[in-house]
Amino acid sequence: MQKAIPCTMMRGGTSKGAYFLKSDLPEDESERDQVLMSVMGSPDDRQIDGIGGANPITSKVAIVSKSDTPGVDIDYLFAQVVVENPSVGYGQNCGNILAGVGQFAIEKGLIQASDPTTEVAVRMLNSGDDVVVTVPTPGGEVTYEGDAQIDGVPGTAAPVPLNFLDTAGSLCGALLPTGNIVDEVDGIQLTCIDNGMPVVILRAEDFGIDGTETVQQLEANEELKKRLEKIRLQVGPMMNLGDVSDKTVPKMTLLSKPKSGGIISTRSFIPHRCHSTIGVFAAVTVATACLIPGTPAAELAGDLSHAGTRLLIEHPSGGMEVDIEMDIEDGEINLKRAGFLRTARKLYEGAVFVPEWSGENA
Ligand code: NQM
Repeated sequence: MQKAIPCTMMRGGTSKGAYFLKSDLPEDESERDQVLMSVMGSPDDRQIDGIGGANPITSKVAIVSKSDTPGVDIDYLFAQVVVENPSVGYGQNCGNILAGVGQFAIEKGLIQASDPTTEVAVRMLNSGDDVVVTVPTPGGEVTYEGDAQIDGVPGTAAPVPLNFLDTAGSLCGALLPTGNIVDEVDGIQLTCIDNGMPVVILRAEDFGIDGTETVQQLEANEELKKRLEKIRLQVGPMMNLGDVSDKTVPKMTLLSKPKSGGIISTRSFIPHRCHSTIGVFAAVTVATACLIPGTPAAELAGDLSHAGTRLLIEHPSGGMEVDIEMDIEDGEINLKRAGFLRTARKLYEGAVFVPEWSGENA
């Protein structure tokens, strides 16, 4: 028998995903994972039997509930439904899908909107970090229309600024989890860093590429993908992430000098497919690396002392602006705040059909 569960499909930033109320999904984790795989149509590289888009950035889920934590409005658990394998990952945040969580929570009645904007305090359960999402709500109503443009999405939509105070070491326990600014693995110098997303910073030229290649060219480069995966499996335990063979982190990010007005150019493997843009927290983490002297990122970015706080991270579809404030005093890195602008749009709302389950919330 099939069961219909309420589902809202939204584009959040440059990703797309299914948004659920926690109470509409099984309580039991393995039952929930089965349901989410059925929703997306995984495992299958075409996701033909589900609503997933056959790419990691369109095979995402937000599980939303009212928070019991004082000062927090909404709890948001992000699930990455792996396309090809029967696996659902909770070991990372997703800043793009986060961009739709505020609207979803207001429309589902979890919080009251104010006029003209509503600040929603969201706890990202994957890492325990808090973010303030500002939702445009003129007259107390959610709007998706507006004139904000983000690269990687056609047209414009209502601006959704996201601001956070402290995401350093979100999943690795420390901003520089190996304790080093530079490590060497397989003869390649790299930086392991986590400011909201575990990222391995690499120089594109060390892999014999110049960093201007298209996503398709990079995905066709089997030799490159093999080398990146070999390094990733070695750095996982160094970054306190343990065995990462079945995990979606760390993200392997190849950097080169900026080409179009940004501070750095990126090609990000997440971790096996190349992102058509770059993850939001990955961009914040790359920007952070650019500000730490001695990293390959800082060396490629050059002197940023007059760049201000709004830094443009270039990616294959344009750029993402990160607003970041940090200083280094006596070798101590002090991250003050970070933020970025996203947009989101509700695509459909209705029910998705999944196999019945027997446990809680059935
Ligand atoms: O880094 C893709 C995305 C992401 C994650 C990924 C993200 C982030 O573009 O915060 O947004 O790196 O898996 O949605």
